[in-house]
Amino acid sequence: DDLPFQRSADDTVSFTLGASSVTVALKGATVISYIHDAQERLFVSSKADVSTRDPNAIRGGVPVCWPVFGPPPTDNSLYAKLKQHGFARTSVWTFDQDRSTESNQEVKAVFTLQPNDAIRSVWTLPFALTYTVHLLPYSLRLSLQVENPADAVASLPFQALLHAYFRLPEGVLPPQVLVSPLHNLAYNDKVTGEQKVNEGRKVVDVDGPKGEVDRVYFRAPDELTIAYKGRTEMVKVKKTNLPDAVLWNPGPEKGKTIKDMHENGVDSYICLEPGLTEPFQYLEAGQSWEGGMEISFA
Ligand code: TA6
Repeated sequence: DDLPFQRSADDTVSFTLGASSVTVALKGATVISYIHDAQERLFVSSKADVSTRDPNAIRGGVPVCWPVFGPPPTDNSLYAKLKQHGFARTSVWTFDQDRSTESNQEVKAVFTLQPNDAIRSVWTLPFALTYTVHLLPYSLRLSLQVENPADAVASLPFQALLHAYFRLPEGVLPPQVLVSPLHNLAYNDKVTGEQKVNEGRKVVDVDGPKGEVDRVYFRAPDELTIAYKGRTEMVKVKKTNLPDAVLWNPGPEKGKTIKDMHENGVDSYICLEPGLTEPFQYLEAGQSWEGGMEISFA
């Protein structure tokens, strides 16, 4: 049929603009496919179950981490029942067809999440999330809006992160990945546990011991580039209101321990994840915040 937004039995919403197309899983409002210039730009493990029947986060695409990034803080009972990266990535979002729009120039698909019984059992504060997946001729814009409702009685604290798994071009492996500009930024190294290290390299590669890299770069420039040694292709990531950037690949050895990862799957992607990691953002009743990223290519 000619409906702009195709719903599948698998709980996904797909749409196209010219030769580009996007698929979003209602589980997590996770973007699980972005085809641009006849190439799939995102990585998803073949062991991932994108349906809403399966309760696990999708291994790949662009999971939305909210209201926490990584393990939740342990010093406040508010976070006591949260899992790593929060509940947004495992909750079933609503596709808001009425607010979604389509023209020859762009397609905008709007997804929303509000507290339901499952969420209320792990998170007591009211909130409203709106996620806009905006397909343009040469880019994909992802934007997360957080609102603390006007009648809320407490301020709403959160971290937010778009955990993008970028598929590497055919024939490229993670040790060839180059990310810039991260020069002179402070970062936490989650592999060694070192805090606030200064990044001395002009261009950062992921060629660390055992191929593992897991770093939170603070106050990163808003325009970041993923390039590859010996190649001309590039991914441009432009972030907005997400001050930090996480760079992650577990490497071959740790990759084997990820149970929803297919064999050698970790060789096929690099995660570059714009985020608001510290300090937490606080919204008072009636306030809202919006942050996101735009993905394009050169
Ligand atoms: O963003 C990087 C990171 O926090 C890593 O530390 C690693 O744990 C990764 O995310 C994946 O987390 P997950 O809960 O999806 O297995």
